[in-house]
Amino acid sequence: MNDSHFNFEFLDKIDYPEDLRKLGLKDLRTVCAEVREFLIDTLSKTGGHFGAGLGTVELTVALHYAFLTPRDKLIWDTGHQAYPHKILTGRKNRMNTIRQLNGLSGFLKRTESEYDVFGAGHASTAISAALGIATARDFNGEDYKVVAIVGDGSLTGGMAYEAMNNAGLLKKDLIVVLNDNEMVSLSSVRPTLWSLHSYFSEALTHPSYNKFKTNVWELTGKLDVFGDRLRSVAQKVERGVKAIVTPGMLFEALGFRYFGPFNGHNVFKLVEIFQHVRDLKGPILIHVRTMKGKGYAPAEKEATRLHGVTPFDKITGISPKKSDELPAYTKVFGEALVEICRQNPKVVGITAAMPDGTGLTLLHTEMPERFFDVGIAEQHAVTFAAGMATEGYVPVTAIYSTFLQRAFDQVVHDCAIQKLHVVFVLDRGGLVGGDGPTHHGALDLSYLRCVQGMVVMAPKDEQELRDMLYTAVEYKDGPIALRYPRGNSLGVDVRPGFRKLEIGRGVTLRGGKNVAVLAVGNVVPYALEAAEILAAEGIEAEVVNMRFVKPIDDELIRLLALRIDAIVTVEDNVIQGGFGSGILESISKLGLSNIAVKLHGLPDDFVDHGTPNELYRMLKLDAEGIADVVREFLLSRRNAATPQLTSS
Ligand SMILES: Cc1ncc(C[n+]2csc(CCOP(=O)(O)OP(=O)(O)O)c2C)c(N)n1
Repeated sequence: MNDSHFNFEFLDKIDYPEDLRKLGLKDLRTVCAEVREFLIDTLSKTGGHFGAGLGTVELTVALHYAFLTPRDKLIWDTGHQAYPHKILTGRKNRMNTIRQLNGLSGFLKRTESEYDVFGAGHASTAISAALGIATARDFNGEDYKVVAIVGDGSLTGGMAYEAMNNAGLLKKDLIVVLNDNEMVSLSSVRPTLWSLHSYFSEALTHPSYNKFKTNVWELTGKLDVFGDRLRSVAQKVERGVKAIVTPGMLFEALGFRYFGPFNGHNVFKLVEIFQHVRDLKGPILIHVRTMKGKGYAPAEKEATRLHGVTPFDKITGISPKKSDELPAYTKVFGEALVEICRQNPKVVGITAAMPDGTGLTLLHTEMPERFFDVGIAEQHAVTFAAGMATEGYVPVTAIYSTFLQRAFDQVVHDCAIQKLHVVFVLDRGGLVGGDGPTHHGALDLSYLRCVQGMVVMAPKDEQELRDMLYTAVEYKDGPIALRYPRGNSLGVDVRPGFRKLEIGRGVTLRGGKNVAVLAVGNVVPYALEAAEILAAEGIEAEVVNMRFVKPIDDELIRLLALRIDAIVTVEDNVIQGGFGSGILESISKLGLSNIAVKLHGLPDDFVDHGTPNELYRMLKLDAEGIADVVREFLLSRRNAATPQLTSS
């Protein structure tokens, strides 16, 4: 149960949208205030995605009021703005569990609620999904409404335009709500704007446009039940004033009817608009203007900082900082990149709407001309980088592990085939915690390792991160990647300057004779701790930091196999095609037949959300877990070598 101390006049009686729809229109403003207050109170205790949800309160209330959800289907893009939707769709009393182990997901999840029509977490998918749903609806002869809600940031992703183009051709009945809060990227310096922002602003100030808009709106008001007639009348009006610029021209060119922009915090107006358009035919785009963080002063002022929060003080909006906190890997990377950029004028930094999250904000501040935020457009980011590489620049392309999945073909087709020197820096490799399965970096070692000629590294600490970044920038022979986890660095002594690592060389960290534990990246320190645990039990485990997932250090494996006949590989990537698979390939290449190998890594399943510590413990990827896996492996070998007599 929620421990909220509020007594809400309306919200206490609303469990599902049908309860909301029993209220009078006049009550909706109070409902919005209550949802907002509930959200602020809950998130101040739990943390989670914050600012975007504050901005969609009125929109959410109006949508669930004007449409017959769940029969009518709402498809939220990305899903980080859907907390108000969760509050109104049966999950109010579990909001205090959001993003916690076994608690509510921070995004939309089909298995969580019938109101979560389409799962999300990554941006720009909603219009495609909505069009698919509308098409299936028509095949089935059904008549529910389909509404996609998309942020202006998510509209910087190419897929949104691919979907709109297709929707215009298919002419399906589909409503897209553009939630425009003038914030595309997550940057505390100066968030990138949607390029179309100025296009809209300029068009809107045009006096003829305002007149035109009023005319059309009055017409729609009179003719809302006669969709087709309305359309033809509106088109006549449009032809009459076709010489002027209208903000919706872009969407209209794609086959959408455009309405807006409207104040996205006027719940009455929103309900009126949705009721007007719900029965219109064909693809419709409703443009609403909202403010990220609306109604909570600290979040209005610092929209990026309060995009996602840890528990905070409600008065100040400030989260307590642990005084002993070590710098995040993100920060270590950001600082190292600026140092490298100072030494090498050819190096540039590229991010896809995540300057803060990737640490590139520092480069933005220090050398803005060497910094590129391309919007939520990972595919474009990679090919843009490839283009720069053809001209001798060294693009350091910093993209979260999970988001680079989007650009796999660009990595292969635009970078690898042409052997272009693009540096990929993947933050959030491994399990990220509260964001859950859509955001875990569980696949990167597999999807990068299989690309011909790609070099893949994973640092075990901040010193190695710096050296690997430098190595990657100095390497000239093609694409090269490094991946590291979300979270804080280890606090090792970092020497000044950088050292170039030998490509494909691992390092033995601890000698042993019973078993070799080969690890990369984040889990190397756990493997070392596991060796300590095992040593206390009389098991001597050698621990090797392989550093490179590709190329694998074959010589190290060959020499190891002369002394040790049991290997355990450890990685926080799925086992399929990952680091351990690379070790098996090396063993196969070397023709080693007398060595037993146990692969340990992430399962062939999607790992839910929880804190990283909880998840690593659950999956036996912490020190104790690794020690257990090694012990069991050695035991099973011993048992296999000594056949037991069985009674029949
Ligand atoms: C493919 C992808 N890249 C990056 C992100 C990270 N991300 C989450 S929300 C967000 C900003 C989204 O902007 P917008 O759609 O306008 O929503 P707002 O938060 O402004 O309401 C970004 C970049 C993501 N979720 N998906």
